Amino acid sequence: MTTTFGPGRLVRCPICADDFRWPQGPTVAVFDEIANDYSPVDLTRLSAARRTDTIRNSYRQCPNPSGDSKPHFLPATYADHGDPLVIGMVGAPASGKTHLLTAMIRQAYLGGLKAHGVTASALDFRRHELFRKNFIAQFERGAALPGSRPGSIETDILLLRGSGGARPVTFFDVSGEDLESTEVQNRATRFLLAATAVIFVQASEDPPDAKGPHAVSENRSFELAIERLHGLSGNGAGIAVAMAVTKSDRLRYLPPADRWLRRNDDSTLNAADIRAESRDAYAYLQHIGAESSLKPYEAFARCALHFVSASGGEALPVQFDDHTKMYFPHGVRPARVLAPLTSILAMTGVISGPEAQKVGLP
Ligand SMILES: Nc1nc2c(ncn2[C@@H]2O[C@H](COP(=O)(O)OP(=O)(O)OP(=O)(O)O)[C@@H](O)[C@H]2O)c(=O)[nH]1
Ligand SMILES: [Mg+2]
Ligand SMILES: [Zn+2]
Repeated sequence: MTTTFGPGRLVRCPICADDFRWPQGPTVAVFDEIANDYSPVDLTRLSAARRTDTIRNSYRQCPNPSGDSKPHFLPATYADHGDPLVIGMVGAPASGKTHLLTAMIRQAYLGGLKAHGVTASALDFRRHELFRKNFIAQFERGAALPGSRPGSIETDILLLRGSGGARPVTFFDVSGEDLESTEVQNRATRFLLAATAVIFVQASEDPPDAKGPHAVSENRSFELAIERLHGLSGNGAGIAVAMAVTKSDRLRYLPPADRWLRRNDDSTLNAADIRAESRDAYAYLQHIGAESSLKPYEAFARCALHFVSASGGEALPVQFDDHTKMYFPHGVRPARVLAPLTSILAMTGVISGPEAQKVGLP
């Protein structure tokens, strides 16, 4: 853990997407629950033990050189590890992004990546506590999560430790409506400027309005994200991509999806299996006329496709005195939700080794 105060390394802020040298002055910020605000702490005044403990639980304000964002804070240890990963969820409204991200983060916390030698912990405790309260807790109670509000930006910052080292991983979830907006200044989609990986989400039986056998299907959220990611880094080079065919519980008894869904989380990484599942999911999307949703596969050098189900079944309305709420009647039973994340971790070197190096290659 860094306790020196020399010049910091170059970092791209996952929140505002500005680049800056990591501030390493002796003053960090600690969140004060009572004041509901960050307050400064001078590390030089603390004993070595308290200093280490304080750093672990403190923040540094992003200098936001472009001066265009509200004040925001990152974990003080954000720059102490390997290269940060920023993983964004991209998909049409109601495609299932929020449920998938919630199920995925929950499962990663429960130790679901251990088989691949990866452990997950919160790097930003405050942010994770909010995510847990607002999403994971509801999901565990069997409640369907509400659609994301336009303009909302949900994030969680984890520390994933794998054979390839420890990396801060920031997850992003915004509304599908914002992802379909062409407005360049749209703040909600700014995370794409910092993204190092994307999980493209396509619901299992959502063939985008294919009218007739040769109609061109459309997936605006995918197209706009691909265009932006390509514009940023020479044709999307270096961006790790996974595609999740979500709500696959609807395909439970249908080959080929059922074969993959019946597998639990994989205990070993097998690039040939991932290639076989990718091929099946590709064929399925083609079959339902969702050609446009296959664009990420063509657009990025490394891409893996997976069948997943966040909830394991359909949400149904429950009537209360004065309102109706959607619940999963049998509770939630996520299936294969870690597969897209595992593929991304292999592509980005968090999971290392010869198998990992082959994941997502054609
Ligand atoms: N059957 C089934 N339904 C799901 C699953 N995941 C999500 N849903 C349903 O799909 C709907 C949309 O899910 P969300 O996760 O809110 O979708 P989103 O992509 O985040 O939507 P926006 O935030 O509006 O862009 C919800 O009503 C869920 O009940 C799943 O794995 N299986
Ligand atoms: Mg959402
Ligand atoms: Zn920032």
